[in-house]
Amino acid sequence: MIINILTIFPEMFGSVFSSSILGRACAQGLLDIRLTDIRPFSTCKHKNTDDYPFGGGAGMVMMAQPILDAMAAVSADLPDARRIYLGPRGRKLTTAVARDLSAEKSLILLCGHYEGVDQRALDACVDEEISIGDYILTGGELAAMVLTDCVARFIPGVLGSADSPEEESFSDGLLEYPQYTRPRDLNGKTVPEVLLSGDHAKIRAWRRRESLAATLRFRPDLLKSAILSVDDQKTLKELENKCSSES
Ligand code: 4GY
Repeated sequence: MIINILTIFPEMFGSVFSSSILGRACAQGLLDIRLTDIRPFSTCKHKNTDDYPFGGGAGMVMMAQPILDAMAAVSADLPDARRIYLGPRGRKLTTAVARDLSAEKSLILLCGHYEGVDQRALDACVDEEISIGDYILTGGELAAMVLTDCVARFIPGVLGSADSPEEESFSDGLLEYPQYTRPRDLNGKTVPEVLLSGDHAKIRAWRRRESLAATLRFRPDLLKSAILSVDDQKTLKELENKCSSES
């Protein structure tokens, strides 16, 4: 997948995209992340990319011209790319949105800064706005990194062949069960016995129960849309009863 990111701060992305799993995905050619600096597209004498807001008020607004020209140049290369603006007005980024985006051949991500982008540029050259959460960042760059990371996990091969993105939190709408590694005894705190038993059916059942318990305790709102078997529902009833008899 090709992801082209339009930004006035391309230097922010280096270590995030060259390290760890994203770094490996890029090295293997599974991901092709391209950074497009918006500034050289400015036709102003001093290559300005922002200006004062009409109507007054604090801060600066990113001008339409450099963004429109940068987008036109990048789109000529990637005519079918979905063009996304990262901003708090957008549809919320979720597992389902990331999985959906991962099916695209290419994405173009536009990062705003300061008070935002001239609305006419957004109207003319963006297909959709996506938000990573209800808060305001100083720029869209961190949001673009979050979206890229989240989408990359769904590209086949990125997590390694044995590891599936669908086995982790939220793919069935539940939180993850607790994980343990060596040592078996950490200053008297031991690993749950069942995980050392080698009984894979028992381990699977224990993990499912722990997922349900964690979700009930920390994010009960998720249970409304989770995919639950009849067994799961029985386990939940039991956990709810245990919980109410304890308090
Ligand atoms: N939240 N989700 C977000 C953001 C910064 C508009 C310019 C967010 O995705 N992006 O806060 N982006 C933007 C917000 C003005 C800076």
